[in-house]
Amino acid sequence: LKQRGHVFWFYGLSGSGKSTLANALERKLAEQGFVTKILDGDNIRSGLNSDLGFSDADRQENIRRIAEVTRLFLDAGIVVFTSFITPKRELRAAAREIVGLDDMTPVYVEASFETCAERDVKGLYAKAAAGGVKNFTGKDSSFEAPVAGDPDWTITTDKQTEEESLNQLLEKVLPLIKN
Ligand code: GGZ
Repeated sequence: LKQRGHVFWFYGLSGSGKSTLANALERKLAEQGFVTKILDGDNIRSGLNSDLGFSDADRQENIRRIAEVTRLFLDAGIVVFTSFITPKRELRAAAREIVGLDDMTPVYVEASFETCAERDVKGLYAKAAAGGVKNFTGKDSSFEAPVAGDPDWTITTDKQTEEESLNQLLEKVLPLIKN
Protein backbone atom coordinates (compact mmCIF):
# COMPACT_ATOMS: atom_id res chain seq x y z
CA LEU A 1 0.00 0.00 0.00
CA LYS A 2 1.32 3.43 -0.88
CA GLN A 3 -0.35 5.01 2.13
CA ARG A 4 -0.41 4.66 5.87
CA GLY A 5 -3.74 5.26 7.61
CA HIS A 6 -3.89 8.15 10.05
CA VAL A 7 -6.59 10.23 11.69
CA PHE A 8 -6.45 14.01 11.58
CA TRP A 9 -8.96 15.10 14.19
CA PHE A 10 -9.97 18.66 13.30
CA TYR A 11 -11.58 20.48 16.19
CA GLY A 12 -12.55 24.04 17.05
CA LEU A 13 -15.53 26.35 17.24
CA SER A 14 -18.47 26.19 14.87
CA GLY A 15 -17.45 28.17 11.81
CA SER A 16 -13.71 28.00 12.55
CA GLY A 17 -13.03 26.33 9.19
CA LYS A 18 -12.72 22.66 10.12
CA SER A 19 -14.84 21.26 7.32
CA THR A 20 -13.52 23.71 4.75
CA LEU A 21 -9.95 22.67 5.47
CA ALA A 22 -10.75 18.96 5.69
CA ASN A 23 -12.50 19.10 2.33
CA ALA A 24 -9.72 21.06 0.66
CA LEU A 25 -7.12 18.70 2.06
CA GLU A 26 -9.08 15.66 0.91
CA ARG A 27 -9.26 17.04 -2.62
CA LYS A 28 -5.49 17.61 -2.73
CA LEU A 29 -4.74 14.14 -1.41
CA ALA A 30 -7.20 12.47 -3.78
CA GLU A 31 -5.29 14.05 -6.66
CA GLN A 32 -2.23 12.27 -5.37
CA GLY A 33 -4.00 8.93 -5.13
CA PHE A 34 -4.63 8.74 -1.40
CA VAL A 35 -7.78 7.07 -0.11
CA THR A 36 -9.45 9.29 2.46
CA LYS A 37 -12.69 9.63 4.39
CA ILE A 38 -14.25 12.67 6.02
CA LEU A 39 -16.48 12.28 9.04
CA ASP A 40 -18.49 15.37 9.95
CA GLY A 41 -21.87 16.49 11.19
CA ASP A 42 -23.42 15.85 7.79
CA ASN A 43 -22.69 12.14 7.78
CA ILE A 44 -22.57 11.38 11.51
CA ARG A 45 -24.88 13.67 13.47
CA SER A 46 -27.59 13.24 10.84
CA GLY A 47 -27.51 9.44 11.03
CA LEU A 48 -25.59 7.32 13.50
CA ASN A 49 -25.73 10.05 16.16
CA SER A 50 -29.10 11.58 15.38
CA ASP A 51 -30.24 10.66 18.89
CA LEU A 52 -27.64 13.01 20.44
CA GLY A 53 -27.83 16.70 21.25
CA PHE A 54 -25.35 19.16 22.75
CA SER A 55 -25.33 18.50 26.49
CA ASP A 56 -21.91 17.57 27.90
CA ALA A 57 -22.98 13.93 28.14
CA ASP A 58 -24.26 13.83 24.56
CA ARG A 59 -21.12 15.47 23.20
CA GLN A 60 -19.06 12.88 25.06
CA GLU A 61 -21.08 10.04 23.53
CA ASN A 62 -20.92 11.72 20.12
CA ILE A 63 -17.14 11.81 20.24
CA ARG A 64 -16.85 8.27 21.63
CA ARG A 65 -18.87 6.80 18.75
CA ILE A 66 -17.01 8.85 16.17
CA ALA A 67 -13.69 7.64 17.54
CA GLU A 68 -14.87 4.02 17.34
CA VAL A 69 -16.02 4.45 13.73
CA THR A 70 -12.80 6.24 12.91
CA ARG A 71 -10.86 3.28 14.25
CA LEU A 72 -12.67 1.00 11.78
CA PHE A 73 -11.66 3.16 8.83
CA LEU A 74 -8.14 3.24 10.14
CA ASP A 75 -8.07 -0.55 10.29
CA ALA A 76 -8.77 -0.48 6.54
CA GLY A 77 -5.74 1.77 5.99
CA ILE A 78 -7.75 4.87 5.20
CA VAL A 79 -6.69 8.44 5.96
CA VAL A 80 -9.50 9.95 8.04
CA PHE A 81 -10.42 13.58 8.63
CA THR A 82 -12.92 14.22 11.36
CA SER A 83 -14.58 17.57 11.81
CA PHE A 84 -16.24 18.04 15.19
CA ILE A 85 -16.03 20.79 17.80
CA THR A 86 -14.69 18.33 20.41
CA PRO A 87 -14.69 21.17 22.95
CA LYS A 88 -12.83 19.59 25.88
CA ARG A 89 -9.25 18.38 26.24
CA GLU A 90 -10.62 15.33 27.97
CA LEU A 91 -12.75 14.49 24.92
CA ARG A 92 -9.76 14.81 22.59
CA ALA A 93 -7.70 12.58 24.88
CA ALA A 94 -10.49 9.99 25.06
CA ALA A 95 -10.79 9.94 21.27
CA ARG A 96 -7.05 9.48 20.93
CA GLU A 97 -7.13 6.65 23.44
CA ILE A 98 -9.77 4.83 21.35
CA VAL A 99 -8.14 5.50 17.99
CA GLY A 100 -4.61 4.76 19.18
CA LEU A 101 -2.14 7.33 20.43
CA ASP A 102 0.20 7.11 17.45
CA ASP A 103 -2.56 6.95 14.87
CA MET A 104 -4.30 10.23 15.61
CA THR A 105 -3.22 13.85 15.38
CA PRO A 106 -5.56 16.41 16.93
CA VAL A 107 -5.65 19.55 14.79
CA TYR A 108 -6.92 22.70 16.47
CA VAL A 109 -8.58 24.94 13.90
CA GLU A 110 -8.27 28.21 15.73
CA ALA A 111 -10.48 31.23 15.16
CA SER A 112 -11.86 33.53 17.82
CA PHE A 113 -15.51 33.42 18.81
CA GLU A 114 -15.82 36.94 17.38
CA THR A 115 -14.42 35.90 14.00
CA CYS A 116 -16.72 32.88 13.83
CA ALA A 117 -19.68 35.05 14.82
CA GLU A 118 -18.79 37.52 12.07
CA ARG A 119 -18.57 34.76 9.45
CA ASP A 120 -21.76 33.14 10.75
CA VAL A 121 -22.11 31.01 7.62
CA LYS A 122 -25.17 29.19 8.95
CA GLY A 123 -26.77 32.00 10.94
CA LEU A 124 -26.26 30.00 14.12
CA TYR A 125 -24.35 32.74 15.97
CA ALA A 126 -27.14 35.23 15.38
CA LYS A 127 -29.64 32.66 16.55
CA ALA A 128 -27.56 31.92 19.66
CA ALA A 129 -27.17 35.64 20.42
CA ALA A 130 -30.94 35.90 20.32
CA GLY A 131 -31.16 33.05 22.83
CA GLY A 132 -32.37 30.46 20.32
CA VAL A 133 -29.63 27.83 20.73
CA LYS A 134 -29.20 25.81 23.91
CA ASN A 135 -25.65 24.99 25.12
CA PHE A 136 -24.03 26.93 22.31
CA THR A 137 -20.25 26.40 22.25
CA GLY A 138 -18.33 29.51 23.26
CA LYS A 139 -21.44 31.12 24.73
CA ASP A 140 -23.03 28.92 27.38
CA SER A 141 -21.00 25.76 26.80
CA SER A 142 -17.25 26.09 27.20
CA PHE A 143 -14.48 25.43 24.72
CA GLU A 144 -10.98 24.49 25.91
CA ALA A 145 -8.04 25.40 23.71
CA PRO A 146 -5.03 23.08 23.76
CA VAL A 147 -2.28 23.77 26.30
CA ALA A 148 1.49 23.60 25.98
CA GLY A 149 2.64 19.99 25.91
CA ASP A 150 -0.44 18.70 24.06
CA PRO A 151 0.47 16.86 20.84
CA ASP A 152 -2.02 19.00 18.93
CA TRP A 153 -1.26 21.02 15.83
CA THR A 154 -2.76 24.49 15.60
CA ILE A 155 -3.94 26.09 12.37
CA THR A 156 -5.03 29.68 12.84
CA THR A 157 -7.65 30.53 10.26
CA ASP A 158 -8.40 34.09 11.30
CA LYS A 159 -4.86 35.27 10.58
CA GLN A 160 -4.09 33.61 7.26
CA THR A 161 -5.76 32.65 3.98
CA GLU A 162 -7.33 29.27 3.32
CA GLU A 163 -4.53 28.50 0.89
CA GLU A 164 -1.88 29.24 3.51
CA SER A 165 -3.64 26.99 6.01
CA LEU A 166 -3.94 24.26 3.41
CA ASN A 167 -0.27 24.40 2.46
CA GLN A 168 0.76 24.40 6.08
CA LEU A 169 -1.34 21.30 6.65
CA LEU A 170 -0.21 19.44 3.54
CA GLU A 171 3.41 19.84 4.52
CA LYS A 172 2.75 18.22 7.89
CA VAL A 173 0.23 15.63 6.76
CA LEU A 174 2.13 14.08 3.85
CA PRO A 175 5.07 12.70 5.86
CA LEU A 176 2.64 10.95 8.20
CA ILE A 177 0.64 9.15 5.51
CA LYS A 178 3.29 8.33 2.89
CA ASN A 179 4.57 4.80 2.91
C1 GGZ B 1 -22.44 24.08 19.05
C2 GGZ B 1 -24.09 23.43 17.57
C3 GGZ B 1 -25.03 23.55 18.57
C4 GGZ B 1 -24.60 23.96 19.86
C5 GGZ B 1 -26.05 22.90 16.79
N1 GGZ B 1 -23.30 24.21 20.06
O1 GGZ B 1 -21.23 24.88 12.31
P1 GGZ B 1 -22.06 23.66 12.38
O2 GGZ B 1 -23.35 23.87 13.25
O3 GGZ B 1 -22.39 22.93 11.17
O4 GGZ B 1 -21.32 22.74 13.36
C6 GGZ B 1 -21.85 22.76 14.67
C7 GGZ B 1 -22.26 21.37 15.00
C8 GGZ B 1 -21.47 20.90 16.21
O5 GGZ B 1 -21.58 19.53 16.36
P2 GGZ B 1 -20.32 18.65 16.80
O6 GGZ B 1 -20.73 17.23 16.67
O7 GGZ B 1 -19.14 19.07 16.06
O8 GGZ B 1 -20.15 19.09 18.34
S1 GGZ B 1 -19.39 18.29 19.49
O9 GGZ B 1 -18.08 17.87 18.98
O10 GGZ B 1 -19.25 19.27 20.59
O11 GGZ B 1 -20.22 17.14 19.88
C9 GGZ B 1 -23.14 23.58 14.61
C10 GGZ B 1 -24.22 22.67 15.13
O12 GGZ B 1 -23.65 21.36 15.26
N2 GGZ B 1 -24.74 23.01 16.45
N3 GGZ B 1 -26.25 23.22 18.08
N4 GGZ B 1 -25.46 24.10 20.88
N5 GGZ B 1 -22.78 23.70 17.79
